[in-house]
Amino acid sequence: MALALSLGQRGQGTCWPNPSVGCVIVRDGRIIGRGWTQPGGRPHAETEALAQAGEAARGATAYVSLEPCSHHGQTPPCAEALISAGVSRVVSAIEDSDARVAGQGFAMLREAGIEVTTGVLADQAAQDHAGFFLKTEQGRPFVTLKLASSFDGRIATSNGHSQWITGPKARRAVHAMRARHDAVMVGAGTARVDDPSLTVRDLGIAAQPVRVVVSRRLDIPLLGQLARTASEVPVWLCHGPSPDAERARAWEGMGARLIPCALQDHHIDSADLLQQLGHAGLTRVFCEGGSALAASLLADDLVDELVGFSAGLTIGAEGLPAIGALGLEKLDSAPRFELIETRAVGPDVLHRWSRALR
Ligand code: AOF
Ligand code: ZN
Repeated sequence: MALALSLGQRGQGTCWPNPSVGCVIVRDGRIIGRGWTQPGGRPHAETEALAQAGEAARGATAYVSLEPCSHHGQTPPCAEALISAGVSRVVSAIEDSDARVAGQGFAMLREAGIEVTTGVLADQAAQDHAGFFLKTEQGRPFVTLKLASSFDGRIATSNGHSQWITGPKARRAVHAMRARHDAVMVGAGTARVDDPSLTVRDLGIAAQPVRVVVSRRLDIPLLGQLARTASEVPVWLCHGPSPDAERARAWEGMGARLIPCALQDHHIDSADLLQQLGHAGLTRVFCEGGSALAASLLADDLVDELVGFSAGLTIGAEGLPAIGALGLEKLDSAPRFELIETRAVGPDVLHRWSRALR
């Protein structure tokens, strides 16, 4: 199952709107098939692994990091495929949260006389599939908030100079993290000041996450990096009511997708923003700032994981804070996270925090 889970992780960022599942088929102590969900979400992991195993699957055990599907969707049910391949045992990590499956995959297998064990490494599976589960259960994707800041929590000098706070190794690690998410998201301020391309580079990875920019007024430079590459890597612009018609046309002409969102206190409502992104199929979103977007997600308790890269320099009080105002009076109401990892990355420190169960 550990192997099935790690195979499933390979597809993270490329399978949306589907979960990224891994499958290993074992017979007589030997691995005879392995597979993971393919880009775009199909074929499913089991189909891939069964194709490798061929006839040898008869009497074998299949380890799957999610309940095999039971519905006739874009592909025939994996439970049916496992049954007709003659697999005698299925070990699964966790039940599928998709209402079309939700226990029926296990039921189909059992009815066919297959021995089913579930709940193996369920905690890890719940983490790996957290984006898919959130999307099916709450309608929103999993949100990782990443910040690269100085020791004193600043992300730029007062005039916006931010390149570079962290070193090349940390920036490479960020690219690898982008690749494991369906989309990279920034606020319009960051798009204007940094002119980022938000792509995955220098890792030999071809698949690119969607680039999401949140801009109430669509006030994003039409001659910047995002615009220049909009026909190659998707750009989705989340905007407020009645954006400037000319800008909207220009962006659409370049291939960008426009997503209207509701407002709350004159800003884009982060809960609605995430519902729209979930509706569009995203399961994992990597937010890279800026401070206003980060604050609005945190204030609405919509951040699932924090990833910090802290550099050994100080910028001082006039520098731009990583996170905007949260309007807190007491620490009790501060969004709190639990430490899951720390390590040195070149001269910088990586720290990852998970949303505490509240
Ligand atoms: C599996 N193995 O590798 C994945 C599964 O639209 P479809 O037909 O591709 O079905 C999508 C649903 O299948 C998705 O919502 C989830 O319930 C399940 N995903 N199931 O057996 C897989 N990716
Ligand atoms: Zn399936």
